[in-house]
Amino acid sequence: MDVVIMMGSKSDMAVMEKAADILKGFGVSFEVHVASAHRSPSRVAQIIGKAHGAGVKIFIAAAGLAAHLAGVVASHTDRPVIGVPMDGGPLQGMDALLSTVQMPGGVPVAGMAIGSHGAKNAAYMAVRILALSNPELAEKNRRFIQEQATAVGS
Ligand code: RP5
Repeated sequence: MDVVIMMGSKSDMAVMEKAADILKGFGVSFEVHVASAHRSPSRVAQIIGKAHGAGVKIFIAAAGLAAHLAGVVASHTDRPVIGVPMDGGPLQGMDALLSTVQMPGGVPVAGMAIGSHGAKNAAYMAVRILALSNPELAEKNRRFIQEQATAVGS
């Protein structure tokens, strides 16, 4: 299993399904889990431990409000963590953006855009990382980039 997608609430699912759909399209194996850094912290740690046992290469972690999930995941793993700030709440995701990206040195989180574009790019970033050691995936990704350029009119 290559990727774990974790999110802080079921309410994040509609947005994070976009990441799952993209990984599916590229044939990347993944699991999806709902677990909260604040409300179910031991479940978060348990999922990470099991994922390590299953050979996970990348974590995608999405949360809203004071979004500590990606940072907490990064504190429990040596694998790349991609954080997606969710855009619910009175600050429309600015709180989640800053909570996700403002990590102290030594505990990196690769922060994506707020909301659905961030969810999509989390998957595309995971594909790019995995493609470094997977020529077949790299070729699929090059084809995707070419198709995207054609669609935009180049
Ligand atoms: C965060 O709080 C979740 O990631 C979600 O984006 C937000 C609201 O959660 P719910 O109240 O919908 O469960 O922890």
